[in-house]
This record gives sequence, structure tokens and C-alpha cells, in this order.
Amino acid sequence: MKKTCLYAATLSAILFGTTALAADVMEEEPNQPIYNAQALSVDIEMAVYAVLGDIGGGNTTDLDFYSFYGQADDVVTVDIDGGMGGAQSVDTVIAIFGPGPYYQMLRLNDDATSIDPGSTHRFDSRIDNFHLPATGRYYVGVSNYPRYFQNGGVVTNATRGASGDYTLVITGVSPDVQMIDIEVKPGNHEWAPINPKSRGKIPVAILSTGSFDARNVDLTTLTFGSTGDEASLSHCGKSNQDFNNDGRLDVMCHFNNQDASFNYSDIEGILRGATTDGTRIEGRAPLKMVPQKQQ
Ligand SMILES: [Ca+2]
Ligand SMILES: [Ca+2]
Ligand SMILES: [Ca+2]
Ligand SMILES: [Ca+2]
Repeated sequence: MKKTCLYAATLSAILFGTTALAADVMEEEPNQPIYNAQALSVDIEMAVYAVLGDIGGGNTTDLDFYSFYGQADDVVTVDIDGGMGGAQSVDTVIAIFGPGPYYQMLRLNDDATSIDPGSTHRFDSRIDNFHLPATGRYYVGVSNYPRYFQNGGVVTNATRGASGDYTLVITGVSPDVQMIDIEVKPGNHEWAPINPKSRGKIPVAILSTGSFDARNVDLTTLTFGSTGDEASLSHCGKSNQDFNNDGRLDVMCHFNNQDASFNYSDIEGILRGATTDGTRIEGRAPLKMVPQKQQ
């Protein structure tokens, strides 16, 4: 294992120079069968350093599965680099599968149709521009010739593939966004009235739920307004209160109305940010623009 780590670091340096991808990770066995896939947090691009079987080993029954959460219409590329020509060459086979329990195979590739910068041989597999049909969790399987994937993540010729190391590179996946509950001007019990011309501040309550603790929000990341990307934060409350009486402590933040850039046609306010562990969050609340005064 140690040898693998050292090799991966070296490979990373060769492939990516001094600017290794931020999300690089090592394979974590056991990552098969498919329902034991290693969950990846793919943020636009990431690389996984892995070995089918053992370096120096013979034929293997090892299969490697990974999963990632993608958004509908993401255009994803799944690429093997360094399968041929690494510490031990392996002729890889890859496939993309849909969610369980059926794990329908959506795409399969043995050999790439062209050689990309991370590969020295077409035997390194590559799936280009796979359009995710829906938002959800997808699975990537890595195997070796002649063990071809089938639906459910099983393979043909199960015992005949040779060992070897490879790098799996996944690109094009939108970062995961957790939808959260917010309330603009809490206590209104109806759509919050907003006057786009006002020079005041807009209070927004970030509500905790059973699956989300608002106190984990990195307050410095918050943006709020017409598109959700407005840098309009004024300040957040020092002490947390339970604004919707569900027994959970919420967080109140105040945003500058002018910087939120609302238009008279807007019907919702959008809050975006991230938690302290880096999960992106988004909350939306219906708004009612106060009628524009007739001149
Ligand atoms: Ca493996
Ligand atoms: Ca494995
Ligand atoms: Ca490649
Ligand atoms: Ca191949």
C-alpha cells in the first residue's frame, strides 16, 4: 500500500506538475461490489489513484467502483490515465451505471478512440461527454480486459483480468448543492414584502431542520438577492434563536436591500453559501415586491 501511495504522488506530480487537482484521493478498498462503491465528492474535476488487484500480482478478481452525485444535464467525462505505462500496465475497461438497486449500465468503454494527455496508449479507457439524464447518484466501474461490465455491475470472464495501477479522472460534475429552508422577514406569515428602492436591511432566517444545522453555515460565504450571487451581507445575529418554533436553533442574517439588487419583477429571494465543511447550500423564499409608485 505504501508503495502505491508513493507512486501515486509521483504520478500526480508527473501528470499535473506542481498544481495537483484539489480533490485528488486514493482508492479505498473494498470498493466492490457496486453497492460498496467509494463515494467521491466531485467538484468540477477530480482524480482517484487506484490499483486493480496488486502491483506485481497476476490475474485478479478485483473490481473498483466509485459513485458521484451529479445534476441533470451535467456533461461528464470519465477518463483513465496511466493504465498503460504506470508501475504495472493494465488494459482498463470502464462503465457508467445509473442508481441502485438496478445499476443499469448507461455507457461502456474499453479502449479510447484517441490518446489524451494523461495516456500513452488507446488501451486507457475514456467516456467523453456523457450527458447525465437526471440529477442523482451515478456509479463508475473500473475493470480490465477481457472483463466487460454488464447491468448491475457484474462482469464477464470474471477471473481473467491482469493486475495494474491507473488514475481515474472525472470532470464536468456540478458541485453538490444542499437545498435549505430560509424565511425572509420571519414572522410575516405571508410572502415578505420587498421595496427594491429601500435603503434598509432585509432580515433572513436560515432555518435548521432534521438534516441541516444552520449553525454550521460559514457566514462569510453568504450571498443573497435577486440572483443569489449578490454580495449583500451586512451582519448576522450573534446569538441564535428558534424562529419557527420547531425546537431547533436558527441563524438570522441581515442583508443590504440595495446590494441585493431586487427588481420589481422578482418573485423570490435566493440565498447561497457554504457550510464550514464546504457543502454548497441554496435557499429560496417567495417575495412580494411593493407596487412601484406611479410618478
Ligand atoms: Ca482496486
Ligand atoms: Ca476493488
Ligand atoms: Ca486518458
Ligand atoms: Ca482498454
